[in-house]
Amino acid sequence: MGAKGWFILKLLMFQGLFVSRPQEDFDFFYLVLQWPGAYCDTKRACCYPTSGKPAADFGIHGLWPNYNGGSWPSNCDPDSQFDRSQISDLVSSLKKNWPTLSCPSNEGFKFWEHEWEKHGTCSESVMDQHDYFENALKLKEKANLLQILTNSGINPDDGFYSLTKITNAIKNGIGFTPGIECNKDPERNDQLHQIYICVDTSGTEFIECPVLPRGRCPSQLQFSKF
Ligand code: U2P
Repeated sequence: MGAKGWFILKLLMFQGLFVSRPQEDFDFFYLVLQWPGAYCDTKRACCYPTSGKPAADFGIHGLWPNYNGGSWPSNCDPDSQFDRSQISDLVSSLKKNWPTLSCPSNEGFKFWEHEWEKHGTCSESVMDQHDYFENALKLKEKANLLQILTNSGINPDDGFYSLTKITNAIKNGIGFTPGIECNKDPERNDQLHQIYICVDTSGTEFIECPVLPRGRCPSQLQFSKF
């Protein structure tokens, strides 16, 4: 190779070093959706957002980078602080689809800040802050969970439904097996609390879960009213 060839090769190597995206350091995401009725009847207090009672729909809890072994990274970049100016175009959709229920009542920025700093900063090699929230919103819309469940006769009516029926309805609806997590209401009934859907490292496509969360659900669980 002549001098010119070497020069071009070195230039390409130099570019490769600095331009290519770093390898992501997680294996997949959980999109975690929570049922507000199950959050509110177990917490000693749940507080509606300042904009009012959220719709009776699943709300986003977070988009969590995870490892195939079941553990997960957290708080990966303390230098990347939540910056609400980067998501101003998404705020009305976040209020609707990612409502906060913690007390005292607030608009939601504290919840989104927590999720960005704890989880979002661990997938920054793939998504910046705007993409992180935008992708989570798109995934929630794509999953359309409440519609899938109600189409299968599974309604938030305080009735009891089988874990298999819930799991299969979602599997048929989105094409992949979800993780189902339960908590207990004040009467100690096990109820549907959160649904985990696995997402590829680009944060856009549903995938089969490499590992399912331990859900603590019995064979029959309640779908609480909200
Ligand atoms: O389960 C309790 C809290 O641990 C965090 N969690 C759990 C499972 C998992 O795969 N990844 C993960 O981060 C969640 O913390 P949060 O985002 O709510 O602070 C979960 O609520």
